[in-house]
Amino acid sequence: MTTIVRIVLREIHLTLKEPFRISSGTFAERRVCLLELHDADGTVGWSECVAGEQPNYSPETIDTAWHAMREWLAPRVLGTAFAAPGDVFSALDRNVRGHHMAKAAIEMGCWDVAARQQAVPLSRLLGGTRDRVPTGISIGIQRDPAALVERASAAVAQGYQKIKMKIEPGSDVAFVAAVREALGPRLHLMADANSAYTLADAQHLKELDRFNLIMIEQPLDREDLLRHARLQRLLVTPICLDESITSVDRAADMIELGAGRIVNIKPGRVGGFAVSKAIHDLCQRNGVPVWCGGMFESGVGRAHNVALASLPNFSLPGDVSPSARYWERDIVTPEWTMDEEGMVHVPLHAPGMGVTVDQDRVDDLTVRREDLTA
Ligand code: OSB
Ligand code: MG
Repeated sequence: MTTIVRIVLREIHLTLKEPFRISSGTFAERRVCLLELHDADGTVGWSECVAGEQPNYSPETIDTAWHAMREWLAPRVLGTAFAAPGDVFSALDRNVRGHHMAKAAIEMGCWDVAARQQAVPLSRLLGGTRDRVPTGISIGIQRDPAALVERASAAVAQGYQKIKMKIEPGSDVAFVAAVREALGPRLHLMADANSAYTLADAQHLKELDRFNLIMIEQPLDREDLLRHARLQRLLVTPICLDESITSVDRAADMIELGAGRIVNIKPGRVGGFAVSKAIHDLCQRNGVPVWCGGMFESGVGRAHNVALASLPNFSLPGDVSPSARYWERDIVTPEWTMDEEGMVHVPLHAPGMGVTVDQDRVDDLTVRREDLTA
């Protein structure tokens, strides 16, 4: 039983080691939203809201999410007893459209609280079975193919099991060709367009087929399921959907339409762990592999992603790079690391998310704070 009686919202500022460019914009100074959730029994859990600074990935931003949590979502949870964290999403979702990242932040925090109350690792409360999760790296759009090859080679040397390159028109075929050429035919390589193309680019995208990519992620608009289905019929390369998959029904639509063959699950994008688990299970029943995406999370959001990625159908490497890939210093101890085989270890020896928030550091980095109570 969880009864959250206080939620502390914090905005902290963390600077990425280097700016990261995707087709729709650049990420550099992260405004990270953290939630500290207090149960009536004294248990404290944590979560992170992954909404960005700008609405270039999804319609949400940190400011819209903050507003949604304070005005509409936190009041649904504060002072209410939930038998299980799996019940929280429907309470948040009833008659509130959208705002998935805001819903997810509260819902996922309730899962961390419940795991601590039951003294089990978050991974195991979610149904996770893995001890280590295979890790890939996502590399931003570079100035030229040589710069991309340099970064991709360095990542392979560090042990990453999958290299994802961001692409856009003008930075695609030649960039992918250079990496494939330099790093050989066996490397797990993929490209992520973040909706930079339209169906009119189909013949151009077909040129990517010759590089044997394990997938191309979100080539078309988030609303374009039908056009993704048309594109998938023209391509040999499997399409993976990210932005388009916002619910279990959207994943079912993808499968029925043939709009993609792989799903990137980001719990923030779909409204939290309960929906992520349902998408995972649906995909598993249909033979569709899933993997865990990333949103430049701090060590808190990363803990939640690692726990989710430990479920059995997360059969492809996730975008769950270690802390040092992003930050000079993370806000959790221990920081997230990756072994030489490109695996991140699932914390299994502590209840909840398995890392400790560095409270002093978080206080130092906090620029805005609001305490919400029942
Ligand atoms: O499309 O997967 C994406 C980061 C921000 C917004 C969208 C995406 C990404 C990434 C980064 O690819 C993955 C990571 O956190 O390492
Ligand atoms: Mg993506």
